[in-house]
Amino acid sequence: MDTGTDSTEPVDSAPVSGGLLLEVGEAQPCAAPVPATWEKTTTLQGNGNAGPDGGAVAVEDLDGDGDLDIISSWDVGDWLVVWWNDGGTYTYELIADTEAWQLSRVDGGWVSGGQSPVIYDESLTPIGQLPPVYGAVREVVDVQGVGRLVTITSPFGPEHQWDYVVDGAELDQELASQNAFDALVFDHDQDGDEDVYVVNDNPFDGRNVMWHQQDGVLVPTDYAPIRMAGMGGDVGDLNGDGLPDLYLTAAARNILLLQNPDHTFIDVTFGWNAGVLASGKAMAWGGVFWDADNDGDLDLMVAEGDFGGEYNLDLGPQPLSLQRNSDETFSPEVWDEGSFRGLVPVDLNDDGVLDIVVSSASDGPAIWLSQGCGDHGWLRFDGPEGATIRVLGESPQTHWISRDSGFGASKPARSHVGLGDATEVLIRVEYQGLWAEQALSPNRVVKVSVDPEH
Ligand SMILES: [Ca+2]
Ligand SMILES: [Ca+2]
Ligand SMILES: [Ca+2]
Ligand SMILES: [Ca+2]
Repeated sequence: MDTGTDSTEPVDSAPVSGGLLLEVGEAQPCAAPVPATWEKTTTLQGNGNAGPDGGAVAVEDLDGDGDLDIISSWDVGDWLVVWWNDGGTYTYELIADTEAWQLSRVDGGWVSGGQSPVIYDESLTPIGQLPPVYGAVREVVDVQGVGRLVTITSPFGPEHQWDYVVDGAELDQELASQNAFDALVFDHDQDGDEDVYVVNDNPFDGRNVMWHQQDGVLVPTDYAPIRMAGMGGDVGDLNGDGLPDLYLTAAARNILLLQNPDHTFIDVTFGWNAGVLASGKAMAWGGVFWDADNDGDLDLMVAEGDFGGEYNLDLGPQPLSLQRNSDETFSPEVWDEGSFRGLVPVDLNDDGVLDIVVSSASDGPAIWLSQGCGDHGWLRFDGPEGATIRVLGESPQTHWISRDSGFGASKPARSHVGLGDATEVLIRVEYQGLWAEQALSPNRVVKVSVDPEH
């Protein structure tokens, strides 16, 4: 099979541009063309302090040296820590001794969660604070056209559980919530602006809420009003129709929703075997779409975990599992047992196969690196958040560049696309009304930017 790995092979068409530039890198041949497996190569450790209770985990090149650094916030001890990556060697640094059960990536920097959320710049230097809240900030997201959405849970009952839109330093109470845990930003109705789906952890008094953007304001809708003890979720086009589908993690079972052309959702959890928690009695936190084997079909990764710490609810060991997608059925492949939280799929060893970083309630974050890169092709797109990547043709795919990575996790602004056996694909990239198209052979990094001449 021609895998397109000859670096002298020309890119097959000149780009056609409607305002976006595609900078196409050299082909990167696979050095170990055997089917990928993953090994836990590293468990990041602290400085000898008490054990972590992992909350958030984020992967980002904070210092711009080309190596992806790993950030984690710990509940017990309330620390925000970074492991600086220098060529695969990780050096621990305590950034802030602050409550930081969550960490959110926002435009221009980061916000840590908790009762007194701290705002950090791109390199994690503290630059400000959100007003104190009753309860805890669980998620902060930027919604283009609306502002910064803060989701809050409160121990004082539903009347104190609100989502807010931040205007400067003020918190304007606008959006009622029910123990919000995660917020997914994506264009649900495909009208060109960002909408928000809030995953709530209150199946008795509330439900998840899809907020649609209308004239710069978020308004509640009745789409996907799931009642669940929700922890997180992820967005991906599972069935290749270009419409975003949802995978939601929760207590008892996870939920897979396919979007219909009229933008309603259909619960296909049981048909796809997507809801079964491998532990049988636990709850899942991290849950993300990723194409583990680069065959063009999205797989799932699921991180189950106990609540407060290791086995706090006596649920026993909880699995970390790859859910392989084969003929529209997911089959769990348990990698590890423990008590897990956030998940980030990202290619740390640059072999074209996504790796996994996972935070834990009982240990430091672990890195699972791919061993072998198979014979399936891939493309990686680095570009602005909100950009849409389409593979056109007989096996269409749609991906969106997003930093969100399920519950409590964030990834670099990249999109990884598995291409199966294709030796050339026609790619269309769209961003804020601009676009570019180009036929590409596999195994390349493509940098997407706005053409300043346009
Ligand atoms: Ca929209
Ligand atoms: Ca879909
Ligand atoms: Ca796959
Ligand atoms: Ca890899």
